[in-house]
Amino acid sequence: MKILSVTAREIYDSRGNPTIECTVELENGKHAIASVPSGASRGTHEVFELRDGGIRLMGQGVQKAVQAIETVIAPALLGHEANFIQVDTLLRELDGTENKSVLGGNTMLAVSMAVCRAQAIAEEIELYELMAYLCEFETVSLSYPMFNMINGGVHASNHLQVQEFMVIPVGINSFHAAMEAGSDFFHILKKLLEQKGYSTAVGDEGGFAPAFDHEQQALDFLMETIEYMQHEYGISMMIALDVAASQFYDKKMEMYHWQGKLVSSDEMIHWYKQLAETYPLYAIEDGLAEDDWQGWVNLYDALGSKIAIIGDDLFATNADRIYQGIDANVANTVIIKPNQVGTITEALQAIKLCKAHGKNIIASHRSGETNDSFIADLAVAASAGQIKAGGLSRGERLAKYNRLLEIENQLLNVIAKNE
Ligand code: 2PG
Ligand code: MG
Repeated sequence: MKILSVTAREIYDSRGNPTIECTVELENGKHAIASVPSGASRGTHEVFELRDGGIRLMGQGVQKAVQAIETVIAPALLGHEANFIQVDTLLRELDGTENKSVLGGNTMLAVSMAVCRAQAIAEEIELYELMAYLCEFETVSLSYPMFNMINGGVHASNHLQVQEFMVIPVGINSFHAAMEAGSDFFHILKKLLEQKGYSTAVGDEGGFAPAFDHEQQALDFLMETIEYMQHEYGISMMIALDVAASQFYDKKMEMYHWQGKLVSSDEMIHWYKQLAETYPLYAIEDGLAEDDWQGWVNLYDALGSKIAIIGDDLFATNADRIYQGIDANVANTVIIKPNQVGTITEALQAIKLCKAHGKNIIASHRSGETNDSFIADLAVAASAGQIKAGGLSRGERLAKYNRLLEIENQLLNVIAKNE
């Protein structure tokens, strides 16, 4: 099926910042729409994000990106097959740089996602089916949600340095049950916060953002809720932290600005070890900075056999960096965010690389999101162990979870039919 037109618009994301929405129309009259997210704690190894600069929209406008789609990319795609792998190759040729600094990774990803979705529409299959099929994955499965219950770091205006305090239901056997556990947890935590006089306003990713000064307060509230859930509902939950440590790393000093002190990576690791001994800790994401490779080696040595050590800024969905990580043995889990790398093909290549080397995958949203639920399909296609899509509030977060509920129903229907 051929592409009839490619258009784009400037829309607004969940933080009120501009972002790109792209529409790909097919010759049969059907069309696909996609929009791209944007991170606040962006790693320096992510591809370039094209913004207008100047004073309009605080420099964040994406009119240049929209123009690039309509005047550079669209003419090259008209009449072309709606085949996202071919289109992604073409986009990379048009850009011609390693870090997408000409067209911008955001510009390219908007087109890549829209073409991918258009291809699924043309082939009359689900988006996750298309991606799984092209990756030659024989099965698909639902991921465990990592619910972000307390927001800190650059996602909230409190004094928490850890960016995300997440919980994962364990021992449940369906995504629907995981959502029920997440929803119960969210509402119980809300009551506990209210009772103790804390604000229940939410942060960028739909978890609460109370005016906490210290990580211990967040951990105490999580534990109180976990114990309540266990006692009242018999449901076990584990804790995962996205420390996003690149945000407070001092490159010159090679030290971390942590809780009012300047500390070494060994001191950070010491804290993580204590956490793993004290709490039902499932994972630590970006416990150290993106280029502190020796620190990561030590972190993995200390905790890699006990918990998930997750690299996000460290890998930036970049195959070369993932290779480097495999070589150095620094993590057992890799975050996949399509907008870190700029095309769906490259995100899928990163996933294949991780799988070939036995690394677990987590599909992830960004802190600035739209209602596009693409990453839900990506998580299922890749049978990602987990998905990070935020807390149990904010429509752009629930869009991903609700799509996963829909997919679970579809898969259950397939199973029922085959029985
Ligand atoms: C992260 C992400 C998403 P941001 O660090 O994992 O949770 O945050 O999109 O701000 O980089
Ligand atoms: Mg992260």
